[in-house]
This record gives sequence, structure tokens and C-alpha cells, in this order.
Amino acid sequence: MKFSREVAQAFANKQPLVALESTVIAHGLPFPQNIETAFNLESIIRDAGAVPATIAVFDGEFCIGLSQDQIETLAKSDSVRKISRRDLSIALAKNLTCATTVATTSFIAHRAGIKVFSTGGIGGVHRGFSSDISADLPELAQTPITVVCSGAKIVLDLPATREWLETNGVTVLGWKCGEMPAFYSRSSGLPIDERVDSAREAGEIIAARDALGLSNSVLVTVPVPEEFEIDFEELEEILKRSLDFADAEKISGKEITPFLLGEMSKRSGGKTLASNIALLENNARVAAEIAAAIV
Ligand code: PSU
Ligand code: MN
Repeated sequence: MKFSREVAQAFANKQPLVALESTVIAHGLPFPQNIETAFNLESIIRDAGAVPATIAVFDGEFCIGLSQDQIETLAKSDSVRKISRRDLSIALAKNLTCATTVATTSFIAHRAGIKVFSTGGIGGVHRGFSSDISADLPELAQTPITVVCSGAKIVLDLPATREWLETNGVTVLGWKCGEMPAFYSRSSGLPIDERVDSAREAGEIIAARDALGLSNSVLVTVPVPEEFEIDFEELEEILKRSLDFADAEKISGKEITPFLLGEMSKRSGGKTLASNIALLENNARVAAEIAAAIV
């Protein structure tokens, strides 16, 4: 593991840290919004009094805290591999440069000693083909970290994803909300396990998880800011067409999530992209607040 100077200092000074993933930079958002967002998320976390730790793998080294050059490489290069748990050993042995998903960012952040991780939406059970289950889910069940997100990405089977989390003991909190957010939409009709109205309240539940020695992560699910919400009815048509197109183009495996996000953005005239960026920024703010409450 290689720590940036800023992150190493934060550990030495016992400052709150927030981990950020790199797949959203390399594969989740288009250029140049990806690079702007990567830097913005880091600034938001600093402004909120915490220290950002963007995570990626460079030449087989697990990097915690990236330089501007490294972020640019992730944003511009087409050859950065998206890695999940199964790829970690390959990345290390073959000195690869890779972007980390929710699964691998959680894996590395937890082992580095970072307690809070902020992202957009987690992976989950895919629609229609329910044997495609993101490796994010089992990782969340076995990694005691806190993940701030807006639920699972809307392209997924949200009820099935919700059931999976319940079965496997992942705690789902609603940040000032009474149901699980649905990424671009504030509501899903799906339950949360408990509502929290402050970082302190979330922190108490996280501390209790640790006191019990439980291995599960705690998801703090935060609804997209109202002005960026996309009505589900409106989105459904775009999503259906994107799913059909992915099917026709025979897109599968790790390509499917980035493909669908890109298609929806094109078909919505950039509306889903603006919503995605808004929720990422908002989640970073909430994560910094929670990180400060649990140091
Ligand atoms: N959230 C976003 N954009 C993304 C992702 C999440 O707003 O690009 C990424 C995350 O890195 C997540 C991954 O871990 O998509 C899930 O991919 P898969 O379904 O192939 O496991
Ligand atoms: Mn998959």
C-alpha cells in the first residue's frame, strides 16, 4: 500500500478521512466531467474538515490518496482496468494500473484503516439476469466499513438488491429519509432499517456494530438533492430503451454498468449525468460529516 503525503499526515494527526473510488472516474462518468468531479469531490471533503483518500491501483501498488497526474491518467486513459475482488491478485502480480469499484475500494480502505467511504451508487443484482450479482454485495457483507451512497444504481433490480442486503446482514440507514433512495430518484418504496437525522446518530450505530464485532458494512443511503431528482416515470422509458440496446449489443459482465450509465445520459440529454454528479457531491459532504463524528 502506498499513502500520499496528505493521507499519511491525516493518519498521523488523527484527522477524519473519507475514501473515494476510482471506477466512477475511469468508467462511470465521461471526460471531462469525470476529472472535474474527481477534484470537486476531494475539495468538498476538505472544505468539510476531512481528508479525501481517492483509491486506485498504479503499477500493482495499492494507492491511497492520488496525485493530480494519477487522477488525470484515470480520467483520460482507455486502458485502465475496472477491478473487483477477483482481480486484486492479478493486479498485484502483474503490476497493473486499475480503477477500483465499491468492492475493491472498500477492501483497500478498510485494510488501510479508513472508516468511511463515499460513492454514488453501489452495484447489486442486475435486472432480468439475476445471476449477475455485483461483487460489491458480498464485499459489503464482509467488510466493516461505512459506505455513504444513494442506494444501488437504478439500472439494477432494486427490490432484489434490497433483499440481498437484508439476507446478508448489511445495515441500511436512511439519511434524513424514510425509504431507500433509488439513485436518480429520492424514493424507491423499499424500506431502510433505521432513519438517522445526524452524523452523531449514524456514528452511534457504527460504533455499536464495531462493539458487537460484526463484519458487515453500514450503508448510509442519502437521497439525491431535490432539484436534481429525476422522476422515475420519466426515467423508465429511457432505462428500458438502454436495457434493450445493451441486450441487442450483447453487452455483459463488467461492461454493462458503464454502458447503461452512458446510454441513459445520452438519451436524457445529460440530465442523468447532472443528477449523478449532484448526488456524488452531496454524498461526499455527508461522508465528511460522519467521518468527523466517528474519529
Ligand atoms: N456508482 C456510480 N457510478 C459508477 C459506479 C457506481 O455512480 O460507475 C461503479 C462502482 O465502482 C461500482 C460499480 O462498484 O460501478 C459496479 O459495477 P458492477 O455492477 O460491474 O459490479
Ligand atoms: Mn456484474
